[in-house]
Amino acid sequence: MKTTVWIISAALLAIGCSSESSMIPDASIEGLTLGPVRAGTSQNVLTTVDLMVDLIHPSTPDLALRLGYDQDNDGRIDARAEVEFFRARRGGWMGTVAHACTPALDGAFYFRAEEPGGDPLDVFRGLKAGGSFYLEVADTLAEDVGIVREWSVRAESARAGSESDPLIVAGR
Ligand SMILES: [Ca+2]
Ligand SMILES: [Ca+2]
Repeated sequence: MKTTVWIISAALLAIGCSSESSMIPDASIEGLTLGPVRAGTSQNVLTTVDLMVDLIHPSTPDLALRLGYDQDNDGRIDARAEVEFFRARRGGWMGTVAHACTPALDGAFYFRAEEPGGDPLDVFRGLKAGGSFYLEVADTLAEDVGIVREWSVRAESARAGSESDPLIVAGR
Protein backbone atom coordinates (compact mmCIF):
# COMPACT_ATOMS: atom_id res chain seq x y z
CA MET A 1 0.00 0.00 0.00
CA LYS A 2 1.45 3.31 -1.06
CA THR A 3 1.57 6.17 1.38
CA THR A 4 2.94 9.62 0.80
CA VAL A 5 3.79 12.20 3.41
CA TRP A 6 4.33 15.91 2.94
CA ILE A 7 5.55 18.42 5.43
CA ILE A 8 5.16 21.81 3.84
CA SER A 9 4.86 25.45 4.65
CA ALA A 10 1.69 27.09 5.90
CA ALA A 11 1.15 28.92 2.62
CA LEU A 12 0.73 25.74 0.61
CA LEU A 13 -2.36 23.66 0.90
CA ALA A 14 -1.79 21.24 -1.96
CA ILE A 15 -2.91 17.70 -1.34
CA GLY A 16 -1.11 14.72 -2.74
CA CYS A 17 -2.99 12.29 -4.90
CA SER A 18 -2.69 8.60 -5.46
CA SER A 19 -3.19 6.55 -8.61
CA GLU A 20 -4.85 3.49 -7.07
CA SER A 21 -8.33 3.00 -5.63
CA SER A 22 -9.42 0.69 -2.84
CA MET A 23 -12.53 -1.46 -3.16
CA ILE A 24 -14.57 -1.50 0.05
CA PRO A 25 -15.46 -5.11 1.01
CA ASP A 26 -19.23 -5.62 0.82
CA ALA A 27 -21.21 -6.81 3.86
CA SER A 28 -18.10 -6.92 6.05
CA ILE A 29 -17.95 -5.67 9.62
CA GLU A 30 -14.16 -5.89 9.52
CA GLY A 31 -14.03 -3.69 6.46
CA LEU A 32 -10.94 -1.98 5.18
CA THR A 33 -8.20 -0.06 6.96
CA LEU A 34 -6.22 2.41 4.87
CA GLY A 35 -2.92 3.86 6.00
CA PRO A 36 -0.78 4.53 7.85
CA VAL A 37 -0.32 8.17 7.02
CA ARG A 38 2.43 9.59 9.21
CA ALA A 39 1.68 12.91 10.89
CA GLY A 40 5.20 14.28 10.62
CA THR A 41 8.03 13.65 13.03
CA SER A 42 7.32 16.54 15.29
CA GLN A 43 7.20 16.29 19.05
CA ASN A 44 4.58 19.02 19.08
CA VAL A 45 0.92 18.44 19.76
CA LEU A 46 -1.82 18.37 17.14
CA THR A 47 -4.05 21.43 17.02
CA THR A 48 -6.33 20.98 14.03
CA VAL A 49 -6.94 17.88 11.95
CA ASP A 50 -8.92 18.01 8.71
CA LEU A 51 -9.92 15.08 6.51
CA MET A 52 -10.69 14.67 2.83
CA VAL A 53 -12.24 11.47 1.49
CA ASP A 54 -12.87 10.95 -2.22
CA LEU A 55 -15.14 7.97 -2.72
CA ILE A 56 -18.03 6.56 -4.69
CA HIS A 57 -20.77 4.45 -3.13
CA PRO A 58 -24.43 4.14 -4.21
CA SER A 59 -25.79 3.67 -0.68
CA THR A 60 -24.68 5.94 2.14
CA PRO A 61 -26.48 3.89 4.86
CA ASP A 62 -24.19 0.92 4.10
CA LEU A 63 -21.11 2.80 5.23
CA ALA A 64 -19.35 3.60 8.48
CA LEU A 65 -16.10 5.55 8.24
CA ARG A 66 -13.77 6.43 11.08
CA LEU A 67 -10.49 8.30 11.20
CA GLY A 68 -8.12 6.70 13.70
CA TYR A 69 -4.88 8.03 15.14
CA ASP A 70 -2.09 5.99 16.70
CA GLN A 71 -0.09 8.71 18.43
CA ASP A 72 2.77 6.47 19.63
CA ASN A 73 2.92 4.15 16.58
CA ASP A 74 2.50 1.03 18.68
CA GLY A 75 -0.12 -0.42 16.34
CA ARG A 76 -3.04 0.46 18.60
CA ILE A 77 -5.38 3.32 17.75
CA ASP A 78 -5.50 5.91 20.54
CA ALA A 79 -8.34 8.12 19.26
CA ARG A 80 -11.09 7.75 16.68
CA ALA A 81 -13.48 10.18 15.04
CA GLU A 82 -16.65 9.17 13.25
CA VAL A 83 -16.83 10.55 9.73
CA GLU A 84 -20.29 12.12 9.48
CA PHE A 85 -21.16 12.98 5.91
CA PHE A 86 -23.75 15.59 6.84
CA ARG A 87 -20.81 17.67 8.12
CA ALA A 88 -18.97 17.51 4.79
CA ARG A 89 -18.00 20.45 2.64
CA ARG A 90 -18.10 20.06 -1.12
CA GLY A 91 -15.92 21.72 -3.71
CA GLY A 92 -12.89 22.21 -1.48
CA TRP A 93 -11.83 22.96 2.08
CA MET A 94 -13.68 26.28 2.03
CA GLY A 95 -16.76 24.85 0.36
CA THR A 96 -20.29 25.01 1.67
CA VAL A 97 -21.64 22.55 4.21
CA ALA A 98 -24.94 21.12 2.99
CA HIS A 99 -25.97 19.86 6.46
CA ALA A 100 -27.92 17.09 4.79
CA CYS A 101 -27.42 13.38 4.37
CA THR A 102 -27.17 12.17 0.82
CA PRO A 103 -28.48 8.74 -0.27
CA ALA A 104 -25.41 8.14 -2.45
CA LEU A 105 -21.83 9.37 -2.30
CA ASP A 106 -19.69 10.44 -5.23
CA GLY A 107 -16.71 12.75 -5.16
CA ALA A 108 -14.55 14.48 -2.59
CA PHE A 109 -15.91 15.25 0.87
CA TYR A 110 -14.02 17.71 3.08
CA PHE A 111 -14.26 17.70 6.86
CA ARG A 112 -12.81 20.51 8.90
CA ALA A 113 -13.55 21.71 12.37
CA GLU A 114 -14.50 25.37 12.26
CA GLU A 115 -13.81 26.06 15.93
CA PRO A 116 -12.69 24.01 18.91
CA GLY A 117 -15.52 21.97 20.38
CA GLY A 118 -18.49 20.25 18.87
CA ASP A 119 -16.82 18.45 15.99
CA PRO A 120 -15.76 14.78 15.94
CA LEU A 121 -12.31 15.75 14.56
CA ASP A 122 -11.62 17.69 17.77
CA VAL A 123 -10.83 14.37 19.45
CA PHE A 124 -7.28 14.61 18.05
CA ARG A 125 -6.59 18.06 19.45
CA GLY A 126 -3.75 17.95 21.97
CA LEU A 127 -2.48 14.50 21.04
CA LYS A 128 1.22 14.11 20.29
CA ALA A 129 2.21 14.74 16.67
CA GLY A 130 4.40 12.18 14.92
CA GLY A 131 1.83 9.40 15.04
CA SER A 132 -0.10 7.69 12.25
CA PHE A 133 -3.56 8.21 10.82
CA TYR A 134 -5.71 5.37 9.52
CA LEU A 135 -9.01 5.49 7.67
CA GLU A 136 -11.31 2.67 8.71
CA VAL A 137 -14.08 1.93 6.24
CA ALA A 138 -16.83 -0.65 6.78
CA ASP A 139 -19.74 -1.52 4.49
CA THR A 140 -22.04 -3.71 6.56
CA LEU A 141 -25.01 -4.14 4.16
CA ALA A 142 -25.03 -6.49 1.17
CA GLU A 143 -25.37 -5.67 -2.54
CA ASP A 144 -24.23 -2.08 -3.02
CA VAL A 145 -20.45 -1.69 -3.23
CA GLY A 146 -18.12 1.28 -3.42
CA ILE A 147 -14.55 2.48 -3.74
CA VAL A 148 -12.33 4.88 -1.82
CA ARG A 149 -10.44 6.71 -4.53
CA GLU A 150 -8.27 8.90 -2.35
CA TRP A 151 -8.07 10.32 1.14
CA SER A 152 -5.83 12.74 2.93
CA VAL A 153 -5.34 14.34 6.30
CA ARG A 154 -4.37 17.95 6.83
CA ALA A 155 -3.00 18.62 10.27
CA GLU A 156 -1.43 21.46 12.18
CA SER A 157 0.68 21.11 15.27
CA ALA A 158 2.04 23.60 17.74
CA ARG A 159 4.26 23.94 20.76
CA ALA A 160 3.57 26.30 23.62
CA GLY A 161 5.23 29.65 23.00
CA SER A 162 6.10 28.99 19.37
CA GLU A 163 4.68 29.56 15.95
CA SER A 164 2.28 26.98 14.59
CA ASP A 165 4.02 24.23 12.66
CA PRO A 166 1.58 23.25 9.93
CA LEU A 167 1.95 20.01 8.11
CA ILE A 168 -0.04 18.16 5.53
CA VAL A 169 -0.12 14.45 5.25
CA ALA A 170 -1.88 12.51 2.59
CA GLY A 171 -2.36 8.93 1.66
CA ARG A 172 -4.64 6.28 0.36
CA1 LIG B 1 -1.12 3.72 20.07
CA1 LIG C 1 -22.92 -2.83 0.69
